[in-house]
Amino acid sequence: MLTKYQNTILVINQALEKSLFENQKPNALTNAMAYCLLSSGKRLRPLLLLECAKMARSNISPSEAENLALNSALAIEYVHTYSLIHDDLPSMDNDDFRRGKLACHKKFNQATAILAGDALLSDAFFWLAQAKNNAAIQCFELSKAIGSQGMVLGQIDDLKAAGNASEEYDLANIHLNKTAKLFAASCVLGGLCVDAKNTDIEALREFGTSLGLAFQLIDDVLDLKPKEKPQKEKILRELALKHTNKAISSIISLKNNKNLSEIVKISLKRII
Ligand code: GRG
Repeated sequence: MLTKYQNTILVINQALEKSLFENQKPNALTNAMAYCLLSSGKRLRPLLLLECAKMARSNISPSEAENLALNSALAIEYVHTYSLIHDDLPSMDNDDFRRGKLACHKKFNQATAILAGDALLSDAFFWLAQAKNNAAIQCFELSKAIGSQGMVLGQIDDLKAAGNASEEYDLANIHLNKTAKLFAASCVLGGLCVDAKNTDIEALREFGTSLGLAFQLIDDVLDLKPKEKPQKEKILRELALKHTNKAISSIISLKNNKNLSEIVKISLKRII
């Protein structure tokens, strides 16, 4: 998909594979983790993290920035994969397939899927804590983005909204928590890995948030039932475009922003 970024995606995939078996021998848990983690995800979040690190660097080469940011990129993909495994469980979205294969609980069993997700979430912080720059701040940013103030809160609000169509829900807030905060954290962590200045980190946060909101809106367009389309598709697409433009304009003042603007367009075009 992202041809120009294939090399970076290869680096991410190789690092993911190495990371799983670096500290333990294959066993029932690592096999389930590997089944999910090494399947064909787009690696959008770790790619964003690495590109943000390359863009926000000063006085270091792109490959040095990549090296500094790789542990954090692993952490982000571990968290994302955990969220997909748990989201697919019968008590949540109840999906049998993920990334073109049986979902984790279908391939193994529910207990294994829960535990594989738990282990990926925990191990994410094992990798993140080893970041060479700003490790503690990175742990703070990621935990804030994915826990009770972020993704998990968004998930429970989403489940409540799905179970009660008669009540009004703040969809924008659900999107922000469930999806956009992990995108934002990916970008912020990229900046922190290369010790970027605060104003650049905040620009990256705004960029990631807007991209995440646009990404989720387009995902919602794809999920529309045929009878909902005429009424909702145009509104969702217009809103997605607004967030896309906001993402691009939030990094306009940053040097070397071309790759990030390109990734916005490519990642949304995939499904637009
Ligand atoms: C279960 C704690 C918990 C959270 C679940 C992120 C999430 C919250 C659920 C995933 C389901 C979903 C449809 C989320 C919306 C964001 C989205 C489209 C995720 C899929 O991301 P891609 O397309 O997936 O980047 P790949 O497989 O390419 O990595």
